[in-house]
Amino acid sequence: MELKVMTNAAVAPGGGCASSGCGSSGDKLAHLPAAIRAKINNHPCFSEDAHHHYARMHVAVAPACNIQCHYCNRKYDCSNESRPGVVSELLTPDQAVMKVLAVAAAIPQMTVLGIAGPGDPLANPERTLETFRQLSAKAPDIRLCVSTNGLALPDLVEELCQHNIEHVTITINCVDPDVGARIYPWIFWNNRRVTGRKAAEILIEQQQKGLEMLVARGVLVKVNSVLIPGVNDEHLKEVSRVVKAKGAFLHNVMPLIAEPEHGTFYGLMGQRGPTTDELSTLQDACAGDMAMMRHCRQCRADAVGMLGEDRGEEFRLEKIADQEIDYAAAMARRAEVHAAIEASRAAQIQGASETFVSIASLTRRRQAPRELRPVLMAVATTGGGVINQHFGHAREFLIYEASATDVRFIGHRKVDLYCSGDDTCGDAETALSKTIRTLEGCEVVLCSRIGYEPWGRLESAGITPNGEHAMEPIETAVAEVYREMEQAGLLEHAAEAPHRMSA
Ligand code: CLF
Ligand code: SF4
Repeated sequence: MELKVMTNAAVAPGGGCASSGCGSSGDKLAHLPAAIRAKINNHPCFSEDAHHHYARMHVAVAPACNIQCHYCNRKYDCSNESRPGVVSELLTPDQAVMKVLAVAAAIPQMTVLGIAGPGDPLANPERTLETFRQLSAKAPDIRLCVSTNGLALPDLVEELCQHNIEHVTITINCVDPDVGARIYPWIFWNNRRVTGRKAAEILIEQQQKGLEMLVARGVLVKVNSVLIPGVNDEHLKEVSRVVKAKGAFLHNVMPLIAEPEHGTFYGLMGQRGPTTDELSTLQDACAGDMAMMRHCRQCRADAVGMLGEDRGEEFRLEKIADQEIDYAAAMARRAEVHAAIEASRAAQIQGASETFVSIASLTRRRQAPRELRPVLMAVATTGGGVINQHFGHAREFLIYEASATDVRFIGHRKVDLYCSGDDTCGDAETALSKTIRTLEGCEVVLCSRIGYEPWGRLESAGITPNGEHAMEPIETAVAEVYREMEQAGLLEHAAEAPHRMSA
């Protein structure tokens, strides 16, 4: 058996989504033409590896929606793309363009501009298309991306293509109107409100038609689905199968967010969201059918920055209103930064190849081949694909599964900030306890540094802290730790409780 460090090692010479990219193995992407690889290489949502290196931003130019989802209250962000929270600023297209240029100049890693709400972008076609029209002329180095419920999509596919939109996300929660009737109380169609099963039937038909039209024009389509336990959980496998057959590039199954305080139908009626296990089990079940996205952060409709971070406050209109942006100069600087990122990614590929780990040789040394159990490891990182974050500063941990055959990105888990280094530290005890609970099932935490107290608490909980691999590429380090565990004889039996090892 060979343990493959897959993520970077599987990138084609011309660039492209890495192995665990898009939540799938690199082998599943190897068949992609170079042109598609080039499209996803620096798109943080369409490529899992890219999300370590590149940022996205959203501009909230689309207030209205043409349907009602039971998980949405538009006083809050669109729940199918966003965490609940009021959009801070609704922008006009001109304001949106000004903001995008300011962000692009300040955050050169920002490669993608998405319009994702707070309503449905294609229910606001003038505002959405005007924003795209201006940006495709003024900032040709920014990829344009849109997310929609799909109802108006077939009528707008041509125009989207004219504005150089290469990536579209359609939220498809069902392909069966009976399931749909439990998710969508109404749609607005041909100037009237349609309810019940008929509404779901029309919506599904438009979504499928829009998907087919986009695929026929070479646009990369990602399908988002909200996992609603007891409503569409089992059904999403069928959704995955159908959209794959029609040419969708990627499927992103996201957990329902439903809290009473959001004022949504589901929130008020007590509909629960899925557990972490339910989500990953379903993602695994769908993965048999198509590439899955597992790194979605359910961004706000006005999010700015790397996935998982939000720098929107830095770019509020009043803060950027007086800025004069020389975009030609910014574009040159951006190109330099992108080249440096690609050089760093290439170096990581090289490093991963050189540290390719052979479990087979280890097992041979011990003679009889053995079954090795998989291990979950949590990683603290601020990006760049390396382990570079202090344990106490992590707001989320990336979760990887190492096994005898590969290293696989599983998803992320959010935590309360354990240490902010200021007077909030009085709550550290509680926050640390919550963090440890959040990391349940993980046996190792990889971080750049960790304090004495959390180290002890983690060890007591059966989770081994490890700061030995600071600044190393994540997958390489995970593989190395797994190899160390194997050598220490920790992997031969099913884990009754997480094993400890020296770090
Ligand atoms: Fe935005 Fe969506 Fe484009 Fe990405 S987000 S419009 S495809 S640029 Fe990405 Fe955010 Fe998940 Fe969306 S992490 S919510 S999938
Ligand atoms: Fe809300 Fe988005 Fe559904 Fe419209 S499509 S109701 S904005 S979640």
